Amino acid sequence: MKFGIEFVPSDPALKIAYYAKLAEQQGFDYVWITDHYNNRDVYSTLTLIALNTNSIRIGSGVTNSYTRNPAITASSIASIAEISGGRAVLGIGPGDKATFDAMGISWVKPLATIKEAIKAIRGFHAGQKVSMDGEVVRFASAKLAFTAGKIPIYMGAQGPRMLELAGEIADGVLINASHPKDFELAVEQIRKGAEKAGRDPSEVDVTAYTCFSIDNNPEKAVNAAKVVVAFIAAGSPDLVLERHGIPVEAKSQIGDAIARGDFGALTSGLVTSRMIEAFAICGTPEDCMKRIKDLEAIGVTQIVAGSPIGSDKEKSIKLIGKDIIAKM
Ligand code: F42
Repeated sequence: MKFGIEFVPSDPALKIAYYAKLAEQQGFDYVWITDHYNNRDVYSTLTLIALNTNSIRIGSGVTNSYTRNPAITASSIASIAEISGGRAVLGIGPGDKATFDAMGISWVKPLATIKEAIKAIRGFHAGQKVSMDGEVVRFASAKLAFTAGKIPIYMGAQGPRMLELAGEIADGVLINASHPKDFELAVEQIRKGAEKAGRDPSEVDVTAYTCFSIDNNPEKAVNAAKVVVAFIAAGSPDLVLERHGIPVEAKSQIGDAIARGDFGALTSGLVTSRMIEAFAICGTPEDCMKRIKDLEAIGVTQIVAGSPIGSDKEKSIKLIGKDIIAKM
């Protein structure tokens, strides 16, 4: 099992670089930085991390092919690879619809867009002159003016078709989920895609990009996870809620509380223990370890400790290092 950690650059890049260094010292293999227009820029943050770490692999987790042209993405991540001495990984997905709505970008053909973008980026990294007339992505004749080399590409995916596509074309897949039930289905789809493409499914790094909250005091861990779990529940398809036995009506109640900014309602009852169980790896180191072992048995090969990580990030990063990574 490999371990990654996710940071959202709603915090200043210097603070994130500090946490990334701490994670490296604790034995984490990957650090992933999210990409949304309203936060600090992902590549500036990755640059600072690269300059402050030595061995941890660093990636966008995830960028998208709507707000950034694939040629720009190819150049940006290749620059990070150069700055970091070959530690860069590109995480890319079709992006977050809510932020695109705010930006006035229409979310057309996400599956085709991501497939074509990855093909183009691989071409740029291989030093090719890229000419493409895809359904969405088009290049007349474009080429990077510097050598990039091979950079692993991970896809952000949850839906069955996206997971299958990841199995066909990606080096890894970042799956926003935490529960074995979701991964049983996901691993099956990835395997289907890999087999369709004539690949060995074990070539694909199956990554659980989780909501993670660890503390020696289980109550503290749960309290820290509640707001993140509320956002996940509010954004989950009905099918996913039903899979976990969560009433579909809860989604609108939680959505209304989020819209009102009533975080007290979320923490004092709207977010149930069933939701925490479904949407987070949460609890003491022993609780978290048990869930990680369950995911490993299904075929998960990387655990990403995502927000909130714990009520005290620094303490939680150290706890994961000492009581989980060191004991795997
Ligand atoms: N998005 C961000 O913008 N920023 C982030 O930092 C970020 C991090 C992140 C981390 C992990 C992760 O798993 C996802 C993350 N995302 C982030 C979201 C990511 O960018 C993707 O939006 C998300 O992973 C995709 O969700 P999804 O797999 O459910 O895919 C969507 C597009 C979907 O609906 N998929 C369906 C499916 O079955 O997989 C199929 C859709 C389909 O087939 N569409 C057709 C097509 O051609 O695209 C066309 C349909 C039509 O009518 O146009």
